[in-house]
Amino acid sequence: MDFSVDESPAAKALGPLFKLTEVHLCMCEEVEGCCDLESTNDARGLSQELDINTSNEKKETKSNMKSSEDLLPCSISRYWLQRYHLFSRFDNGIKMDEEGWFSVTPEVLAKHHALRCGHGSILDFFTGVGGNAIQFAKWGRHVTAIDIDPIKIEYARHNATIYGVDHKIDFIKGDSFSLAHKLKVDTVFMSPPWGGPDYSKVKKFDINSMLRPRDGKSLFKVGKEIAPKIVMFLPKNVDVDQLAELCLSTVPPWSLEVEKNYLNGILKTVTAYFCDPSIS
Ligand code: MGP
Ligand code: SAH
Repeated sequence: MDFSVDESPAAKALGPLFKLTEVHLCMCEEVEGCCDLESTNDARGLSQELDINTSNEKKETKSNMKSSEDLLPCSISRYWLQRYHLFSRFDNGIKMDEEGWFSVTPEVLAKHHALRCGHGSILDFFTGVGGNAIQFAKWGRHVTAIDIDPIKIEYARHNATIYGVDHKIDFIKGDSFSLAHKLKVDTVFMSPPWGGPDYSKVKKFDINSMLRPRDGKSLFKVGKEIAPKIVMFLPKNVDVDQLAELCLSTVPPWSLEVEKNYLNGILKTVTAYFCDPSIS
């Protein structure tokens, strides 16, 4: 994502309410309590070392775990190689389904989200297999976790027990949009389906036509009813102008921080932090 504020009339119009930041994190084998470096130089240096570690890990994986890997569809096997980056406790019995594999937030980034989201109650609007919900709970948040898919909620609850945080999460199987009017929290976290792994085939990801099950405007509208802070986890090729447009659609406009998420020196995703100016 090569972005300059000059390319976005909406970001320009937001002026000081708009911020573009980046975070550099390091995916290493032991994420828990390990090296989620937030310093660019350190992260880059270590990522070179990690490339070596990662390839060693892949060789070991191929020889030791061949039979498990063979059971996975081809499209998923690349995620299997990253399994300990997705869940450091993977071998304790983590459960995943196909969508879970390609959608789960890597643990080090989910921890970063938890630390960035501050204090208070949080709603995980699209829980999946629990990558984010687990870290929110682990880092002290009261979490409500909703998913429309019963398998996802079952797996998320199971995975949360592996991290010893299931008792800190209220799991709800249901349609978040239908339940939204009943909920009020400090922060709503939205990690929606991006239409599958092909999201990166287009130059700019259009939040108004490519997000599922509803567009970016609808997510922002429903999020505002629930919380004064909305955090959206989005593709690296997201159209920043469209995000800034969401803020301009409110009176007074909300603030926006667009955070580029680098893992081992590579831009992977974008996290957008929207905030009602009356609380910031
Ligand atoms: P990716 O680009 O599909 O994987 O997803 P990878 O291996 O980084 O691809 P490469 O092109 O860099 O080799 C990167 C990350 O985005 C995943 O680890 C997920 O955290 C997140 N992600 C991917 N998809 C397709 C989705 C999605 O549909 N929804 C959500 N919420 N997150 C996703
Ligand atoms: N952040 C999650 C991944 C979320 S993937 C993690 O780290 O594990 C997106 C999820 O949104 C999928 O599990 C899908 O079932 C769920 N979803 C889609 N439409 C929904 C809806 N209307 N209400 C609730 N969940 C929904």
